Amino acid sequence: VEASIPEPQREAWTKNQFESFKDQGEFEKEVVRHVETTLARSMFNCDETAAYSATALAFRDRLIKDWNKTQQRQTFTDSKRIYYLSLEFLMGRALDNAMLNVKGKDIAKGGLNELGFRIEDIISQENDAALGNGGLGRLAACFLDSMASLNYPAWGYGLRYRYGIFKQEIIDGYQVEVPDYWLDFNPWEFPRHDVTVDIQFYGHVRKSQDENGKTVANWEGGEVVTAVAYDMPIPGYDTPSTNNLRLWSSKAASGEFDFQKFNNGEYESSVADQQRAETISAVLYPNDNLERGKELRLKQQYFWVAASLYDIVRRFKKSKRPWSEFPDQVAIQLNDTHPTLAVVELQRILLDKEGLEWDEAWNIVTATFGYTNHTVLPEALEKWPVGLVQHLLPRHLQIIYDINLFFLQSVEKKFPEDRDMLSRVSIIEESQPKMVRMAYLAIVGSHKVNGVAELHSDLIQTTIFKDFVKIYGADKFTNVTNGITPRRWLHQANPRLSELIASKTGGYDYLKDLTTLNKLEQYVDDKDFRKEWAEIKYANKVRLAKYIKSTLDITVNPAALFDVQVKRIHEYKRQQLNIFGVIYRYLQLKEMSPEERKKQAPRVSIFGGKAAPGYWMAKQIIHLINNVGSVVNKDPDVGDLLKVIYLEDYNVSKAEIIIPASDLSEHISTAGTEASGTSNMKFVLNGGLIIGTCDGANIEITREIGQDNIFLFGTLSEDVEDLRHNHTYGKHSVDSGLQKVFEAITTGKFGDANDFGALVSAVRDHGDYYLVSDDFQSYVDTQKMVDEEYKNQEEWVSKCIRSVARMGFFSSDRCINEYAEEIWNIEPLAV
Ligand code: H53
Repeated sequence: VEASIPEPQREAWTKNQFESFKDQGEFEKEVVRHVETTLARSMFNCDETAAYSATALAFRDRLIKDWNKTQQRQTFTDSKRIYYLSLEFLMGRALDNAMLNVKGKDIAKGGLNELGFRIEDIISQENDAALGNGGLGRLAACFLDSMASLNYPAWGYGLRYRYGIFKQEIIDGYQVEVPDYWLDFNPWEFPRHDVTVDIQFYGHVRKSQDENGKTVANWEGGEVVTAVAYDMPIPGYDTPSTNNLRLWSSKAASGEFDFQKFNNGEYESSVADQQRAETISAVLYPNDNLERGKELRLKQQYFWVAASLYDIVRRFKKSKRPWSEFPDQVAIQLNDTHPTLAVVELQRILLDKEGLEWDEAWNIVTATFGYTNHTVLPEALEKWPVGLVQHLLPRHLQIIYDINLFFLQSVEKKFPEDRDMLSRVSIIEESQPKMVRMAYLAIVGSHKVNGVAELHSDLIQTTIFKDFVKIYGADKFTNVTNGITPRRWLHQANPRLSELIASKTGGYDYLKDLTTLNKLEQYVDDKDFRKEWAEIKYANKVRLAKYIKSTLDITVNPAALFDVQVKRIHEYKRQQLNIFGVIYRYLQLKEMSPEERKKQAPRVSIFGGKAAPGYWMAKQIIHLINNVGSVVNKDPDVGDLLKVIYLEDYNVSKAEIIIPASDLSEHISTAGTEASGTSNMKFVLNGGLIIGTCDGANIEITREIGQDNIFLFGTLSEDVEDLRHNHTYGKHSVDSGLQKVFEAITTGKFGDANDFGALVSAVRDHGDYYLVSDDFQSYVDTQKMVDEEYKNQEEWVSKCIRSVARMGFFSSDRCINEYAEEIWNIEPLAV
């Protein structure tokens, strides 16, 4: 690195390098300096917002040094890089994470204290970076943390949405969406006004001959929008490695055209052009596991993918290597099918811009890409109308047709007998209108396809992608079970538990090798340890109880069992099963004598999560939960025995408060529908038990922690199809307990029965697609077991400790190492 600095200046440059704070005094100095100079305020009117800004800027200065060095090192060693393409990065807050990763939180705490602030208040000033919907986006954020912590040279590429996921308000029991304007002060992003890419849309393709007589395609005309890069530093834990997350923002291309319009006095239309351009990165689509086929969404996808690929290719070309070495330098991971156009775009660049032959280009493309599938739900699988693609990206549609042609030719050769095969696997669905099947395009364009938990990876290979396994062989398909970063989800969210664990496992090294947790197993029967453990859980519950009191003005008893289901609201996740179970519990309590009631275990049922704004049924579920809460919570017969809480606006920073406070969490999707789930891992890692179905990663969690430490119930995935089949042919009678619940709802016990008619009928009259009735009895029985077991606190706490001790497998570090070895063929860079 040094050698790159020209000789005469070298001494002056190195001598005068910026040094960041080393101790509390220097930290305070930096904070005061930022308040007084960067923010142009006096310390006398430094409020918490200003103190947050200055603290963030002080840490940012530190990070930037490591960030620059990391990027320089990666450039000079010319090592292979991994590019993680994701439309969502659900990052949450950055300051706390940055402080912990560079091990500066204690200094900051002391320093802020001396300046008159509490660190918790300062941390909570920050807006969440909520550029994602749920599991998929948060997984991408955990992966960034692991890639940096493990010293992999990695870049994330995404969109810089002006509005992240909406903020949820609950008004009269209904969800109301409020825009999330999060950018007014964001010290964590660096606009790179010099890093821009012009992106083309629409227009037409003209074929011509080049000087060698070769036919070349020219994509001409249409509209041009400029992508501007915004970079965010991603610090690794206890390493100077600091990676880059590059987010693209759209703005009008500053071509002469606009200028002329302006000159001609067409102000309005020149402003309209600008607004249209800015619309592309304006807002995150708020659907999770649902694709709606909107043109603007496709525009977002191409805009982001084209800018990212231009950037990646530009970086590669600086190395002056031959194209054949591209896959040795570049691995690109497709997070779901959202970035699949990248496959087509790289082929286009190699063919049309770089003049490679088809086969040569295609070999490079397929060696570069890997594709992660995150769902089998039909409504979430992306398909785009051919006509729309033709209109927006005419050249890309031609290339898609060629990819499909060559692919189908190879299939026909291999399976000459199987005529149906061709239409089944065609990238173009011959429907009305014709559709481009993005998952198929992603499979054909990648060298590896993975699912995100064992059951899910098995399911994709035996159901939706079965034919592709026949065509390519099983080796192309693999499993990488999801993981979570223990830095945010244990150390940051639950500092006291982290400290206790560190004290017994030989320090904080367990955060770098989570399997070290197994040392806790020897303390399972240690009474003192159990007591400390239980005290921490109780303190976390007290904190949540205070939060509930302050936001909802409802008093909950921290000694009650906290039963939590927080995640996106979706019928397949079955919050309706949970609330029906709560109603059942309530009806039973009402029937009991006061003596009997005294024997019952008190419970607080806590819900949280957003519904997609257009998902009517999910919104009905939210409404029902809230209405049940308003009846139950003020019923004197029930008192502390049952409380029903709906926490507004569930997001990453709230998860950090809620998860450590749970005794029991619910992961109760219909078997075979939840690809993995990742909050299940977070809850167990924080010493909570789970009630769940045999679905997603619940299965591997069970294998790791042992059957006795989890409450499993319900239908198995192999039986789902038959049950659904029976329902459609009338062999379906609603569970008798559930009938009582429906009776209570339909007689208006929880408000206007008409409001919930659809929720009841979905189960009772319309085939019960999610098998709520089939699983109801076993769900209620299992909840009863939970009540019994919770009474024996010693045994319960032992189970929690044992579970945590066995959770090492679920670190996203393990997961990233598997991707690196099996898919990316990439090594960490020595620091
Ligand atoms: O991805 C998570 C999984 C989870 C799955 C989720 C997901 C989305 O959040 C959005 C779209 C999609 O296709 C999948 O539902 O089961 O844990 C990360 O893999």
